This record gives sequence, structure tokens and C-alpha cells, in this order.
Amino acid sequence: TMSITLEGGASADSVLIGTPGTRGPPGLAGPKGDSGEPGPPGAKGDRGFEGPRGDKGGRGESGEKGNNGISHLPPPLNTHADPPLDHASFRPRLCNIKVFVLAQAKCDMVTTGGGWTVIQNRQDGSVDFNRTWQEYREGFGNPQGEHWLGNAALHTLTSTGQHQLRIELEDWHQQSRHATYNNFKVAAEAQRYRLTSREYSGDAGNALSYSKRYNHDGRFFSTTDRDHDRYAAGHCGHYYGAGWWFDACLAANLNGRYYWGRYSGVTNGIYWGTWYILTDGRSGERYSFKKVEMKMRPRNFAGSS
Ligand SMILES: [Ca+2]
Repeated sequence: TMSITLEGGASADSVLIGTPGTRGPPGLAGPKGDSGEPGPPGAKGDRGFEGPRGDKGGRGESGEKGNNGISHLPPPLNTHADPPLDHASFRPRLCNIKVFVLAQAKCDMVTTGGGWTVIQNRQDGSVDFNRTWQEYREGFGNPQGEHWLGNAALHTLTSTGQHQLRIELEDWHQQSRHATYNNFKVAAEAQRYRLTSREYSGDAGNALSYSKRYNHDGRFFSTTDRDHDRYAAGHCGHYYGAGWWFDACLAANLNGRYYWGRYSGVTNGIYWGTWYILTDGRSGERYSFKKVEMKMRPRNFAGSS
């Protein structure tokens, strides 16, 4: 026993002290802490698209009046004048088109009223069309010869207004046919340069919309290093070695390999399935074209037919 003083001054002689109880359960979790410090700034974004062309500059000052006298200047040579737009004296010329990058494109001022910008050409097999996504985006080849203008340029050129696409094919027997699409558009890279090719006319057949299964209209662009096709089990761009709006996989491929006429094996030549189909069952040979040109212009171009 022991003597202790209770609260209030009262005292007691003997108070028994029991053993301590068992330890209680842990308390509830405390409240959520404050947010942490903001993180470091992100990386610098990509460079934006080129802006629109600036306003025309002001007129310059007049020069001083010259003295009378005999002219020693040679007659004007007229070397930089544009060629007149008649068939007899027509020559292909370069036109400057400001697009994603400064690109030069060839103009066709003759075919069905002119005004065509050539966006693709095959004629001698001098340029390899088995290229990467980036190369197809920027374009490659020579505007005066074989080339692909570039998907970035195609998007820029078709992003405002409505445009026509004309495809001209020539075989190895001097036969030519064409296909025209009155509604042509190439979407932005974020939409993988998706193709719109509708309202067909012409005599080469509508190979871009051959059937439900082989339909290039509305398809994404694929290259040897990018698979955006509708063939789940494989990679059309890699298999055929071309950049194109593959479906699963193709009824047309104008960016295929250049062959001198017939070839056998994989159908990886320049191909347009509504004109030259795989007909030769004896040899299994395919047919590649001698010449192809793809060109576009505004749908409402003056003189369009
Ligand atoms: Ca695929």
C-alpha cells in the first residue's frame, strides 16, 4: 500500500494499482499531404509551319532623268520571259510553290486546259521509290525527272479549296490512258497523310477504288518503315518496297519498282490493276508501266474540262 494525494487535496491511504491494459489498435491514417513542387520545364516544341507571304513592299524612288543621246544598250533579250501558253512553243517550266519547305514543282500547262502541278513522275527508273516516311514527307528526286513532290507539300496544296488529281499511264506499246479524280485531298501528318480520291472519270479504270477490300480512298500512307495499312498480318509498304496509301494491300501502286516491261514474282512493279491485271496465267508475269505522271490542280481551274 502507499499513500497518495488525490486531486482536490483529499487523501487516501491505500489505492491499488492494476496492471497496464493491452495496447490499442493503430489510429486512422492522417490527411493527405500538400502537392509537391512543380517539375522542370518540358523540351522545346517542334518548329511551326511556315507563315503566309508578307505584304507587297512600297514602290521605289524614281531615278534621275537621263541625257538625250544614242542608245548603246542592246535590244532586250527576253530570256526570262515566260513561254507563251500555246502548244507549238510550249516547254515545261518550273514554278515556285512555297509549301512546307521551299519546293519546286513542274507545271503542265497543256493537258486539258493546263494549270497542273506535277506531284509524281516515273519514266526511266533513275530514282529509287523505296524510301522512308521522312523521305516521302519531304519529297525526293528531281522535279524535271522522276520524283515525289512530298506528302507535306501535298497536304499543304490540298488543305484549302478543292482539287483534282490526274493520273497518266503509258505502257510499252505506246498506249496511254488516264484516270481523273475530281475530289483529291491528302490529310495532315497527324492523320498519316490519309488519301481522299473520289469522283473518278477516265479510261484507265478506277483502281484507287477497285473493291471494298482493295480501296485506296480513305487509307493512310505507309512506307517501308511505317505500317499504317489494313493488312493486320503484315506490312505492305515493307513487302512491296514502296510508299503508298496501302489497303490490304493494293489494287494500284504507282510508287512501285520500275521494271522494263513484264516481270515475275511479287507484284511490286508500277501497277494499276484496272488496266493491266495479272492476266498471264502461263508465265505468271506481271506488267509494269513505262511512264506515269500524277498531277493536281484546283477543281475550279479556268478551262478545266
Ligand atoms: Ca499491317
